[in-house]
Amino acid sequence: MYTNKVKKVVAVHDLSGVGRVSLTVVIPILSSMGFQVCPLPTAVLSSHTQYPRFSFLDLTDEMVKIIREWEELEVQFDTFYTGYLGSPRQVQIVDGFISDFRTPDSLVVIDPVLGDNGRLYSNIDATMVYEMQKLIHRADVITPNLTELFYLLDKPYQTEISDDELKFYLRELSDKGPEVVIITSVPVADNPHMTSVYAYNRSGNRYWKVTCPYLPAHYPGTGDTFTSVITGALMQGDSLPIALDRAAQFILQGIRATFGYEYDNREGILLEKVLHNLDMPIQINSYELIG
Ligand code: PXL
Repeated sequence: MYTNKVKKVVAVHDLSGVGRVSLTVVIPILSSMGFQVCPLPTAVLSSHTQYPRFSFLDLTDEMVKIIREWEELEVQFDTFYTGYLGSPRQVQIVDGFISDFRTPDSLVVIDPVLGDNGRLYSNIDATMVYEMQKLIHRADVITPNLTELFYLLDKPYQTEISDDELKFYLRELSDKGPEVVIITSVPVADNPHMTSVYAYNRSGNRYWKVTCPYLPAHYPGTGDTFTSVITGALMQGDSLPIALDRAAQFILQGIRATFGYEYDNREGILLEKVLHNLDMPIQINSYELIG
């Protein structure tokens, strides 16, 4: 049977010139972890959309052409990793692409990039949310933040949630298809300096929680960083809790490397200062199994 000598991951994300998000984060992380990244760009922007103004070139039509060429070449991908999508029609195109190209061994990671801090990003509307609700059925792994969780479930955003409620929501999302559901950016009750990640693995019916120190600054692109490390870790055969620890550790290193500087947070964490750490063994073991 044909196998890639170096595993290939197709990365369906935008290319934003300024502000470290999407492809400018995904490519260095997954390359450093030893995988070949094949970009399927969704849009080209001058900067990410949290800047007050930006140019935006929608690549929906070009994506159809790229996929057709890959079909002709009979390219095979080991992993499909999607993030920021540029139009609702793109979500349908990506849906068709995954179902046409996937094999029984493929890993499909869908990061339903929609918003943060209780609000949708400026270019995302209700149609996009609706399409994303459908796309997640295709995934093996999804990584919504707390805002995206509530949009995916059509529920109002709230930040005071018990472990039992979160477990219920994790199951509700997993019942739509994904075997693994990971929720990021969950506040810790009565502790503004900590943040948690919750995860559910349907195979084994286990719930995990990783709590890490939260430094009081907001950096765009940390969701892309987190899911890129999770994707690489799962591709290299790590278990889910080890993948969670690896990603949480890397984000924390990135934020710590950045936090001491006088700096425009919109540019994202100083990824270049910590990229080499991806080779390091896990330093912290902070995951908990929650009953
Ligand atoms: O990291 C999320 C993201 C990706 N791509 C673009 C964005 C954002 C978040 O703001 O604007 C273009």
